[in-house]
Amino acid sequence: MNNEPGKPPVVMTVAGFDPSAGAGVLADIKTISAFGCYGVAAVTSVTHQNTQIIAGACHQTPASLRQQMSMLFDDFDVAAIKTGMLPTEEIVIELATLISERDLHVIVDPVLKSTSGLELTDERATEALLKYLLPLSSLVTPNVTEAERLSEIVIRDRRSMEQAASELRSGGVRAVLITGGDSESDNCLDMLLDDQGTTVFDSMRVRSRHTHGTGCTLASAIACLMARGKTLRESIPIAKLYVTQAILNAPQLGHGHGPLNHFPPGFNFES
Ligand code: PXL
Repeated sequence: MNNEPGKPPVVMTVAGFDPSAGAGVLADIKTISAFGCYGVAAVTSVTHQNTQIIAGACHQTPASLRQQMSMLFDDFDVAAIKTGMLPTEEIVIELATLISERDLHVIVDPVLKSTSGLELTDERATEALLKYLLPLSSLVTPNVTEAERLSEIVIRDRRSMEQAASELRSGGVRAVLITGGDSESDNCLDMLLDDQGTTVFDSMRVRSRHTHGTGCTLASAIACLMARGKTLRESIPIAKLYVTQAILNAPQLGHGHGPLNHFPPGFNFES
């Protein structure tokens, strides 16, 4: 990791393209800019969607991913990578090969399904993620549904949440953050498990239809804060506050699950 003094840290997103800019690389780039970093992107799949439906996707080949990422690695000192939609086993394996032995923070947002229910990742890709990518990663940020699928543990309470986190961590990832934002309770409870044990982060739940891309946004914000030298424990509450502000200030666009406001007025990641 090689942050050059006086220059913004470079953060790379490796994710899908959502043309409505609610999720995927466009949401990530907005987040990365909001955190004073320079965002670069490699696209894994071009999805066909608006705020209402996701109609399909055209996945990239591993060769395309390799070429996109190699050009960026040849020219930039990348401090952190955030991954999102990794649709096929071949893409996951290519990505793991490209980042192995590189000294950077790797934050994995394991996107499995869209809000509207379409599978964005196939079963073999999910297995490859567990086997090849997580052992190289600093953090994985599943929501409860994703954590259940990845760990094969049903999450009913704090204890089972901790068991699922522990199961995921036993696969080699350094830290697991299970996000509770999609559940029904009044609070939004996230659980972190790392080498220092379990920590629970609580925040107010914002009831809103405009929550598309909250997972992408949270993971990108954490990647930026870590690229700026913050610890994981310092980064999570700041990233959570940012997501809350981004939902509260959503521009109310589209007729479905609308985008966030990635530049919420008054938000300062340094204070
Ligand atoms: O929010 C998950 C997500 C991530 N990335 C892409 C998506 C979606 C959901 O639709 O399309 C590209």
